[in-house]
Amino acid sequence: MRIDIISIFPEYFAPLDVSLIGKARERGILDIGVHQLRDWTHDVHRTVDDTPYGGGPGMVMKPEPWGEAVDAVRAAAPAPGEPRLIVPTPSGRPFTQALATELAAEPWLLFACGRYEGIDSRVMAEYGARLRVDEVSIGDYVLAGGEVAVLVIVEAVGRLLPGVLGNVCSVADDSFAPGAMSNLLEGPVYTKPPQWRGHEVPEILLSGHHGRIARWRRDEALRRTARNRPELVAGFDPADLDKRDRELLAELGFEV
Ligand code: 6GU
Repeated sequence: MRIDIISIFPEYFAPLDVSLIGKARERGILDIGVHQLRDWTHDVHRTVDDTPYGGGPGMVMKPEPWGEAVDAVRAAAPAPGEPRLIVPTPSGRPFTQALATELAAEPWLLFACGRYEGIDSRVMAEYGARLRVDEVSIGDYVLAGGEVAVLVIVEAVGRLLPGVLGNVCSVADDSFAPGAMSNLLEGPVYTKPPQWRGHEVPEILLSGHHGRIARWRRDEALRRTARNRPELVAGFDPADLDKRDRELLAELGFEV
């Protein structure tokens, strides 16, 4: 997969040299290019923003540098075709595991990181007519710019690419992984030693009874989902719940 990122803070993306994503780049699974938006300005101050039409606080990113930057990146296409353009913004559609899976199937993503009050909306209109454009939010809070959101999205997408994770099964077990009960959060996990500062590993996990362990894990996953994300319980498909699931959820005060 090819990923291009345009930002006025290319330094923000140093973490993409590290760990899982850094390894994927070394191995040639991921090809990431980071570009300085100001390289496509033409004034001495390398201006990228201006005051908003209609008044109001803050500044808006000017369309001209964005148009030149996006066109230049598109012109340097790694292969025939166009990138999918992702614009991080708190007013975008929610970034979910389902969207991460969808993006992981794309050959080429281009991220346009806004700062200030955002990018002049004509940039999205212009490219919306030529490319697939998605405005995407990573959650209901406001960041100072899209850079951190892009780090989040690239990590979530990158770990889904074939060959990036050591254990192919670990993706299937994730909370929010596609499939039945995708809204079930993962329960607690333990490793050695069996006792630590007076805390014991739940005995069942040492029992070797695979069936009972699987049931216990499912109970814990249901409990954790009920406690931390009660709204997800409402989204469970009744067809995915067995008798024991229903009993437990009833004990926890949920009607299913
Ligand atoms: Cl994608 N950008 C910014 N600036 N703030 C956000 C966000 C994105 N998602 C949540 N908050």
